[in-house]
Amino acid sequence: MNDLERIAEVLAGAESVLLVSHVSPDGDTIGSTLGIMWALRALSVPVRVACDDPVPQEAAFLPGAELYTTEPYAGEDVVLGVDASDMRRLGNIVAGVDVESIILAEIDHHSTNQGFAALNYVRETSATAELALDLVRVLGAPLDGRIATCLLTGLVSDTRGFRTSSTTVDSLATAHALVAVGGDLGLVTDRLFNHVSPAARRLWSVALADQHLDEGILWIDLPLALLESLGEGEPDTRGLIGLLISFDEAKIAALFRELPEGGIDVSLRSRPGIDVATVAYALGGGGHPQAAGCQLPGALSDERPRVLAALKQALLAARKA
Ligand SMILES: [Mn+2]
Repeated sequence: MNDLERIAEVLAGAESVLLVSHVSPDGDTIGSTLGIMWALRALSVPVRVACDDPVPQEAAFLPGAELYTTEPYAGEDVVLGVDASDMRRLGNIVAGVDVESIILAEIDHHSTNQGFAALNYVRETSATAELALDLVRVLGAPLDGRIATCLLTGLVSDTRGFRTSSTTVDSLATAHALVAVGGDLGLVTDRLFNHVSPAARRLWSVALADQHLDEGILWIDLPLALLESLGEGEPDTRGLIGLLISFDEAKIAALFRELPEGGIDVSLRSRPGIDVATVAYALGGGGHPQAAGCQLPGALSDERPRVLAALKQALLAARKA
């Protein structure tokens, strides 16, 4: 399934290239895309970057982040999807792409990727940024500090600062190569992890005042009334679940958020060896063993006990294992 050299060849020879980051973008899709963009620019290949959703705050410092538009496919002869496991993740940007007449290529590291493009560089790595570095090298573009900082952002973002179990010796070798050419690890780490938004800070201040610890399950309700009391703008609930599972007493962390359209959103995190993906999956959601979630149609007060009961079963299963 690996078409790395052919992808490099068609990109280098293209009249125009469109690079597409996935919807609800993260540091990996943005950093990898921008790293490839700078490499192609150095080779004088006309290239454009696009994404259905805005660049998230933590990646907005990257050189070139301001070049993103939501303008859909506009006749470019090569389209490269970055960090997307299927075509849907590329959003409306690629709605007008005729796969018969242009070259659709992709680079991605998700294990569920079936190779949806004509050319696929798909390999299970800690971040797509690892694969993006392979591509930049095969392209023969000079690897400079600017490209390195973009790719490092992808790598540090997906490994949460080299803390996930997906972090391998290859992740560290990639980091070594990127820092060696001027990638700014201190800057990247600071931007990714030390900038909680004002909206999140307001939420944490209120939400943490009403925590519940039940047999190793640390949970918090986020009712609509609480979210609406926070004032201007969208509430920023990202990060809160990560904070909860970092608390010493938590074996499992759960966040129950009421949705404006009815029903609730459930976010789950767990310690190594405790599988919350099975719980989420049984409730119609999904995820990874230590990070999963689902949405449930009922009222918060009805759904929460059901989820907590299932989580207690997961804790019991982990104790027996
Ligand atoms: Mn990724």
